[in-house]
Amino acid sequence: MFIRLWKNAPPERPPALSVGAVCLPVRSEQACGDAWAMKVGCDATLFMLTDALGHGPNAAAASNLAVAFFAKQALRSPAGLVHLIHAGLRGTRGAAVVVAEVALGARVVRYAGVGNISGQILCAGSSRSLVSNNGTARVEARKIQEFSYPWPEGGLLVLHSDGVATHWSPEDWPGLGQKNPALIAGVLFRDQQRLRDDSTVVVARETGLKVAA
Ligand SMILES: [Mn+2]
Repeated sequence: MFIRLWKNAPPERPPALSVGAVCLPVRSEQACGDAWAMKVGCDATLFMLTDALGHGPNAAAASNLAVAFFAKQALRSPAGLVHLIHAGLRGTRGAAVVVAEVALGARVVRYAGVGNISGQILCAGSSRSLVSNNGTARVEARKIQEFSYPWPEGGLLVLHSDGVATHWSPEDWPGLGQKNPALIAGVLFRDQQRLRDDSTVVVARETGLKVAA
């Protein structure tokens, strides 16, 4: 079941991307070592997902610092942001991190990351894995590369931490791909979570709104 509540009157125009997410700590912890954030620009939306080493308060501190760097930077390049987070996490235990930019006008997803976070673009039963470099932000990131992928009509961007198993396919849940992204994130978390780690799933889909040129 999916219920949407508005604190104030709903916006007249829906945002260009519909986004849903689940971000929860492992059961024994209050603090979550995973975190995610997004920034909406006029022609592109940026997403960041981070999974700090281990879990608990020290992991949460690293991930929250990564979110703070992401939030305050005007820079938009995913690789540039991952570089900044890698340098900025000094004094923390380090984290896996990815940044994705969905540019609706250019119909492209730019993507950069280090460490074990899964990124996929799903469309019409097919899926494309997005490439992250090996390493851990703050600890070791020998290479931070940015890759570009076409953003297909009707595409779904799915990012998740390794608290969610990678062995799933959209066909495992017939019809789910058409549902609200919050429902998709919730079902992935419910059915694929590994019980020994914090878990985050972020799902985004274009709402079909035309982007001004
Ligand atoms: Mn993890």
